[in-house]
Parts: sequence; C-alpha cells; structure tokens
Amino acid sequence: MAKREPVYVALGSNMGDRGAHLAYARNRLGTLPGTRVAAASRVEETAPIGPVPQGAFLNQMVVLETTLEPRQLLGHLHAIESERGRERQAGVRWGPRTLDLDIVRWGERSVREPDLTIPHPELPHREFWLRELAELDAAREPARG
Ligand code: A4P
Ligand code: MG
Repeated sequence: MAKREPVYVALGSNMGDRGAHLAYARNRLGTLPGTRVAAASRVEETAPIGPVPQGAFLNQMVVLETTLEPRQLLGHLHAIESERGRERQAGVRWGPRTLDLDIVRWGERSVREPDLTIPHPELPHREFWLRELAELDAAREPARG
C-alpha cells in the first residue's frame, strides 16, 4: 500500500459547548472508513478573526492517516459539522459556528478546485494554525526514521 501522507484537519468552535463539539469531532474522525487520528494538538482559545463580531473560538488541529481521497473526506467533514447542528447561513462567510472542520494540508499535495483548496489559503495568515502545525510536527518527529 502507498505510504499515507499526513492529513492536517483544523477544528474550530465558537457556539454552545465548544469543548464538547471538539471532543465529538476528534472521536468521530476516528470512526471514518480507513481513518485513524494519529495525533492532536493542544486546544487553544483564540480571538475571532474576520469581519463578523462573534465570540472567542476554541481551536485544535489533528493529524489523520486515511485511505480516503480529499473530496471524500470533505464530504464526511460536512456531515460531522451537520451532526453538531451547524447551519450555514447563506451568504455569511466566517460567521459563528458550532463546529468548523477545515482541511489545512494534505502531505505535499495541492488541490485547486472551486470548492476545495489544499493547502487551505488561510494557512499562512493564521498564527494559531501555524503554531498547532509546528506542535504536531514536533510530536511526529521521533516516529520518522
Ligand atoms: N473549502 C475549500 N477548501 C476547503 C478546505 N481546504 N477545507 C470549501 C474545508 N473546506 C474547504 O466553508 C465554505 C466552503 O469552503 C466549504 O463548503 C468547502 O467546499 P464553510 O465551512 O461552509 O464556511 P466558512 O467556514 O465560514 O468559510 P471558510 O472559508 O472555511 O472560513 P474558515 O477559514 O473556516 O474561517 N477565528 C478564530 N479565532 N478561529 C477560527 O477557527 N474560523 C473562521 C472561519 C473565522 N474566524 C475564526 C475561525
Ligand atoms: Mg470552514
């Protein structure tokens, strides 16, 4: 089997029981077909980014090992968001959400499609994502060889 590339998924919540939404997502990701949660960063509270006034977020990043393809994983992420009662408001981007799951990076792959961009375009601009990525990479280091 081909070597699996590490898949970095960002978790975010700023509505309701934020910690419970993140815990649900971590567990649920591990139940997806052919998928294992290899590592998780610390959970951190972050000030909201963007033009919409809203409450603080809890953010966390996990590394998955998966046999899914990017588009399949995206479909599962949307399903998990819906399970936590997320409703997308038409036309409102970056608004408050119970649970947001974004694919941040997929090994060295680059995907550019109308509804899926990998690496995530906001990665270079989100300090907490860069910090979480570095934390996960440091944790993975001893396993390489
Ligand atoms: N999409 C394209 N590329 C990707 C990808 N790599 N991963 C598409 C996931 N989705 C991707 O997302 C809109 C569409 O983006 C999806 O249908 C998918 O096809 P959405 O979740 O419906 O809307 P959104 O989350 O409001 O938009 P977006 O662009 O994903 O925003 P972000 O980047 O998720 O920003 N402040 C703090 N402190 N912490 C946060 O986590 N998050 C946001 C949302 C704003 N401010 C924040 C945080
Ligand atoms: Mg999103």
